[in-house]
Amino acid sequence: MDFTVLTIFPEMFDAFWAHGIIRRALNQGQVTASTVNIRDYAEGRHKMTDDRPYGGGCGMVMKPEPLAAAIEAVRSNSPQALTVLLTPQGRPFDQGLAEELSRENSLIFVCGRYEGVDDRICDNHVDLEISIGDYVLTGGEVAAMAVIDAVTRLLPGVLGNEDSAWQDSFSRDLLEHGHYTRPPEFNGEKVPEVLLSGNHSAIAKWRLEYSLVKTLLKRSDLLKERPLEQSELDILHKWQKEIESIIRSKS
Ligand code: 6GU
Repeated sequence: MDFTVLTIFPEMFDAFWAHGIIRRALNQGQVTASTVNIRDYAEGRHKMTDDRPYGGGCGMVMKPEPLAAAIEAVRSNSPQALTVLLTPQGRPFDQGLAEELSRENSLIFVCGRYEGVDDRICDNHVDLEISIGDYVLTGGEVAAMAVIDAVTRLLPGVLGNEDSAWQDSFSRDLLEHGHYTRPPEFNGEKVPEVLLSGNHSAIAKWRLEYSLVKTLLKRSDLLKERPLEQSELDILHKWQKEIESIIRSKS
């Protein structure tokens, strides 16, 4: 996978490329990455990348010429690349979209700043617009990092344990079960006994139950969207009976 990021703050990515799984994926050659300073494609003595909006109003708009020149320069080197604009108006980013993007060979991320990007860039130079949630950031850089992070960990061979990518939250549309490590008792709280038992089928059952109940309590919207297997329905029935018996005993 090749990532290219177009931004007026390329230094923001120096630390991002240099740490954790991204750094390892770069070192192992599963990922290549570069940043392009949009300002390098701006004209004139002041190298302006923004200007006042036509029609008035507050804030500044990113000028189309430097952005178009930067995108065209990058695209001429990788014509099959998918060009992604980070914008709060984009398609909501989720695990499914991360999986789609992980199947591309080459992604170009265009980070907007100021109030936004001249609409003619969105219309003519971008394949896909992505938003990372319903809130407003001051720029697309943090959003691009979120997308790159989520995509990188899905690439073949990037995560050490092959299982860990599909087991986690959302890849099964459930929140993940709880995790524990040593010590067996911390501040008076014990690790659930079943996890120390070595009984793998009991552990798998406990984890599924934990996932289902946590999802029910924290993100019931996910359960409503999702089909349930018989083993999952059985667990929810068990909890339903438990809750009903408590209510009956009190009324
Ligand atoms: Cl991708 N960009 C900006 N500026 N704000 C956002 C966003 C992106 N996603 C959510 N809010």
